Amino acid sequence: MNISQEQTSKTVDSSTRPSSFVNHDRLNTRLADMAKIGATPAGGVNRAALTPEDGKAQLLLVQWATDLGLKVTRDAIGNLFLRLEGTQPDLSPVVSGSHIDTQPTGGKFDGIYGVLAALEAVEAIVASGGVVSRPVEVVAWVNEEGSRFAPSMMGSGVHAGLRSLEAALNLIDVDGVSVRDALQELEPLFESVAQRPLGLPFYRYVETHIEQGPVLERDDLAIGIVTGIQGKHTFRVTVNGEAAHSGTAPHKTRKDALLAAAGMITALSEAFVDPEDITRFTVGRLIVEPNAPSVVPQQVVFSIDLRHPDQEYLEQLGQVVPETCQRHAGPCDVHVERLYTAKPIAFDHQLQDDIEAAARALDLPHIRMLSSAGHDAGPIQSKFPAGMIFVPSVGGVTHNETEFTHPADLTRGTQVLADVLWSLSKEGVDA
Ligand code: HGY
Ligand code: MN
Ligand code: MN
Repeated sequence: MNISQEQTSKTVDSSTRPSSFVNHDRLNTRLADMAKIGATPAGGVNRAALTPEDGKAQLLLVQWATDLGLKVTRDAIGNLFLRLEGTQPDLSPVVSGSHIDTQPTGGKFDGIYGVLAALEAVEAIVASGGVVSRPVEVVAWVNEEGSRFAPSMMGSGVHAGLRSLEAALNLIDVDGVSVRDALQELEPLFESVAQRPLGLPFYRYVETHIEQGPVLERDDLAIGIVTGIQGKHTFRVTVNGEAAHSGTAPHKTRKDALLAAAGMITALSEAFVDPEDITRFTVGRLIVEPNAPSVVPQQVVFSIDLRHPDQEYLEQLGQVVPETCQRHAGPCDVHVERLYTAKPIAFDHQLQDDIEAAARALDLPHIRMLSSAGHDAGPIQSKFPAGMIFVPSVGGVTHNETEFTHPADLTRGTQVLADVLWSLSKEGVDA
């Protein structure tokens, strides 16, 4: 679905609603500016959590926020908050945002669109002359993707109290660098940014994100009102064998970690075959040591990402992993660590209605739908009422350098967000 920019403005009535003040060019130019930070030759973005590129992108965001007069604060795990002060500053804020970090072959929109849509929505509220009662905050969550520091949803998980600060700071990447070290490295960039306590309360949280699936485009819809997120387990499997000479070591005495790992992965993929294609099993990372052509592999470490919308069934699937790995270990040892379990979540029903009302008022075709991808709104929903707005992904392509969403679709999602944040900012306030 890609209507031109003027059509976008036509679907918006002439009221002073913030949606009328969302600036299509400013939003899409900022997205293009951000995509230059960590740009890959194939047209994607590689901006891993807490790398210099991540720091640079956060600083650019701080610059835009400061220019708008927003108050910038940062918590101990590196989450960044940009605050539009309200006339009743003691009320808990309406918050909107997403993540800045990407997958190694990430696209230009996953995460960063939600951060910049929130900034644009705040800018539109200001431009509309709206004075918010409740404060409205934009948030950039740190390490949502979990590709450098596993598991994912780190910053939002700490905010929601699902993960301790200490445990998060101790996470290490494949080079042994900890989150603590990486934050330390970036510290000088944020010297002028005030610290804020962890886990401050939100009145409501709304995240705008590309759908990362084919539904909205296939059905020619502009807006997805997200009803919830499917559940997910992540595991780390370590297989220990014995290094040996590939020429002299007889097969019958080998302890080949890679052969054992391959047997485990094959058996798991067969165990998780689902004719309805709802169960999602992925091995995305596999590290072989010493990774030398003439050495029988001594150790293999591989990841498992396992998802399903039904909590009970997901739990059953989770049990299959350790027993299957043990069964196929052969002469090797195997250690299965469950890193993270996110139960399937349902988003706040009133917020779903609020988002639907805003989409309807803007005359935007919409649908309620489940998210197959994880988002920071998931952990946040465990603590505060949360909701999500989806916009179409071309071909459903994502976690891929060719990820694309039409600019007009990005703008429409931002218009819906602007009106939702504006109406939430007036709820539960002293008249
Ligand atoms: O894993 C996810 O679903 C998210 O894209 N990090
Ligand atoms: Mn994302
Ligand atoms: Mn992602």
